[in-house]
Amino acid sequence: MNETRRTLLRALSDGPVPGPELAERLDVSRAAVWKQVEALREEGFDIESGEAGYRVVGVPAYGAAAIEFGLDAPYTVEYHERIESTNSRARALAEAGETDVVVAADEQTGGRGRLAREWTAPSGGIWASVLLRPRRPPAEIPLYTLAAAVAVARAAREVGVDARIKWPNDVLVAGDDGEERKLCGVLTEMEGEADRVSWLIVGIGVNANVDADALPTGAMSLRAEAGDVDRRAFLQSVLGALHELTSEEADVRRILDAWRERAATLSRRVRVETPSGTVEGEAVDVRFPGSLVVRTDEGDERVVHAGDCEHLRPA
Ligand code: BT5
Repeated sequence: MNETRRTLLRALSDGPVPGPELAERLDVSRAAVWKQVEALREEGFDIESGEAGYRVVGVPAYGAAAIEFGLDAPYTVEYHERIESTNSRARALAEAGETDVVVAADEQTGGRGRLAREWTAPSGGIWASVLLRPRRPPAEIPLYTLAAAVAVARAAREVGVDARIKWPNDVLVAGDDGEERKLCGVLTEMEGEADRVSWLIVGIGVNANVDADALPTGAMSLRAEAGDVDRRAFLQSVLGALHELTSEEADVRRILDAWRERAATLSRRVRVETPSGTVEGEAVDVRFPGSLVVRTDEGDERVVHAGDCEHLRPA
């Protein structure tokens, strides 16, 4: 999407704007404004031109311009109907020097989970990767994973789904049978040096408008839980919250508080497979920058920085 289009979308999101004013704000001719408006109409925007100027009265269901229109975060959006992996595409953009871009897709043919696991991503889901260049040390990057999970849990709550977070990166929904199923996973990738992040990609996969039987066992979708959602509104909510929680002005301790509020893991008996062995006990807290504190049966407190966490039945 070109810069003029982007500025036009921003201008129109605040209400009607007269053509001459748009031309001035965009620094182009009135004919050029009209051309851009026509292009948006072709993409499915319903734009009226009345006395007060151009006014958006209808937005397409999903797509780059639709997601950017009214987005409460300074990100630009690249959209694909079908792509191998939005994280892989974001990585290519990172290597080309880009930043503050969201790559979103309707379907992924080679979605990735952590540790080279597969992520099933049929058409209808919300598959998105946010490329950022935060001015924070690499050690603080786990905060972004937590923030993404918080953002999804909040957005799910907004559509009436009581979603909770399993440390560190899964958003779960508990069924009537008490079984917890996975609604969303987050894959965070980065490149950097000891004290500086070069780029960061937060990949977010939400099983939105997909049938549960198109997903692996143990997975759940918003469709199965609450019916189809407006993916544009859902993703905008997630991106807005992610930005609010992680922007340079944000107090990152709020991420931990927000995470605690929506955690399924705290006060639970857990088994965590870490790179240096298994830790079992009660999860008692999450600690900066995103580590899990586990009290073992011997009464020791172990701080776990990374691993796969399993919620166990009470002993
Ligand atoms: C994750 O890995 O949970 C991270 C998933 C991140 C996916 C997003 S989609 C947008 C972006 N682009 C990508 O290519 N990836 C990101 P992990 O914790 O390793 O969990 C992976 C495991 O979850 C798999 O081994 C399956 O057991 C299970 N799984 C696979 N697809 C699933 C789905 N759609 N819903 C729930 N569980 C799934």
